[in-house]
Amino acid sequence: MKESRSLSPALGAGHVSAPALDMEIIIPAYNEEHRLEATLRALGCHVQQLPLRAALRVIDNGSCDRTAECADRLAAEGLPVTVTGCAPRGKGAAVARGILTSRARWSGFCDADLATPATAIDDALALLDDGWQVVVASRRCPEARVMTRQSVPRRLGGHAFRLLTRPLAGPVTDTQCGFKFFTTAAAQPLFRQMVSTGFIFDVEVLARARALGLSTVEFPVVWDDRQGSTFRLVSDGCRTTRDLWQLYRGQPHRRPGHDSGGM
Ligand SMILES: Nc1nc2c(ncn2[C@@H]2O[C@H](COP(=O)(O)OP(=O)(O)O)[C@@H](O)[C@H]2O)c(=O)[nH]1
Ligand SMILES: [Mg+2]
Repeated sequence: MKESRSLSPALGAGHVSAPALDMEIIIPAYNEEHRLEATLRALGCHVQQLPLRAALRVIDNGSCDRTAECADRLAAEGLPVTVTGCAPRGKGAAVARGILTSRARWSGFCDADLATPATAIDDALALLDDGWQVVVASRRCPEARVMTRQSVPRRLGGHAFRLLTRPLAGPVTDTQCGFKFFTTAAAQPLFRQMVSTGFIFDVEVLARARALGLSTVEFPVVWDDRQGSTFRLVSDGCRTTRDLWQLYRGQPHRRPGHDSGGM
């Protein structure tokens, strides 16, 4: 999906009840005052050049820093960004809140550190416009490139994580890249069923998408590890392991004959 392509002319028109937006980009953010501004500028400027109505929405879990002020300041400058609060803690809870309250035709999330570049939106958009319901950025599928790698402990943890989650996530090569988009109408019933609120939520999303028979596709990204990760290897690692165990115990059942069409 590297070539640039024009979107279908009916974009944003012709729906039974027209969505308020074509695309909404949810940015889960917790204490992101240092990383958020550059991300919102890059994403905001990028979507303003696209031939559709797109907006950014920061979902903030009561950050103790100036995360919300940062987004408000950029909105005052004219960037298409709003902030929504979210009482339940965790990245998964924040993304679920964003998707469940979205009124856009397509919605998805992008991490506040912009480890995946804004241009990946074009690839995601082309796939959504082709009719895919779940569009997953991957650092591991052919043609993907990792410019700066994560630390060795993080990579080792990631390797174990992939082995442990494969039975749930199915053929997806990279569950944890913070960049996934959905046809909102297909994603909202899925997110209503979500249980995980932490970093494991990506795996649950993919498992539920398989169970619901949603068409899922991966696309390669150029990815750059960023300083300032909010993931703490020991505490979040332990929590993620516990959440994974719970996910296995309540594993969503796959509907026979409904595996993802793309993989
Ligand atoms: N709203 C919200 N966002 C979170 C929370 N924890 C992490 N995030 C966001 O999740 C995204 C990914 O986090 P990051 O620190 O980059 O994790 P890493 O890429 O896995 O090292 C960032 O946008 C974080 O701000 C949380 O508790 N609430
Ligand atoms: Mg990150």
